[in-house]
Amino acid sequence: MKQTLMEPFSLTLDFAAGRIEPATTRIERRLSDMLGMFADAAAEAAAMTDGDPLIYEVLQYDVPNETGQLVVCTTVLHPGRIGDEYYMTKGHYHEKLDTAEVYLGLRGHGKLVMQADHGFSGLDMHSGTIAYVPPYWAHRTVNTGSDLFVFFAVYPADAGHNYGAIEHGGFGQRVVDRDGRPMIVPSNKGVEA
Ligand code: M6P
Ligand code: ZN
Repeated sequence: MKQTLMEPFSLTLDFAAGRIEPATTRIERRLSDMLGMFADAAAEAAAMTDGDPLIYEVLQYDVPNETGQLVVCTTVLHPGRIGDEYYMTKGHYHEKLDTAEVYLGLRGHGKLVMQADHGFSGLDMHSGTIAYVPPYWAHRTVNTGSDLFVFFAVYPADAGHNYGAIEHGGFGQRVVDRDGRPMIVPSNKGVEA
């Protein structure tokens, strides 16, 4: 097995801004990058004419894509809604399904929704929450607050991101605003009308 011999290193993390310094990759996801993922198509279209909002950013420090290596990254999820559905990440399974991930909440409030063949999970996250995504669980984060929702993540560098299953099949649960409070509802009810 090929393994790059690396030198130890340290990085700086600004908890409030979610900035890793230095970061080698910055991914920006706007609504146009995730059209069709929110339940309310009319609200998506309206938000697009309003200027294609920035939904979230991911900052990460890349390491070789090899078994044994770990990627560290942060996600900065902006506050907002498309219809009654809060801004969220695309969500993914790992290509290597038997790999886990750890999140640490740094700022704001959100939910981590997960799904596996046998069920769903929805965990609250805020500053200080450590959340564990076990192997085989698809994971998506949602900003349920009015501030930035910022969290740190660590995952195996060779885990890979499988977006297709979520893009085509969707997530079984959605996080929506109900009278000012976040609620997890089944995808096929309530928000699709
Ligand atoms: C977390 C990690 C990353 C992921 C990011 C955004 O930081 O799970 O691997 O890229 O969230 O989520 P997504 O890739 O689903 O858009
Ligand atoms: Zn992941």
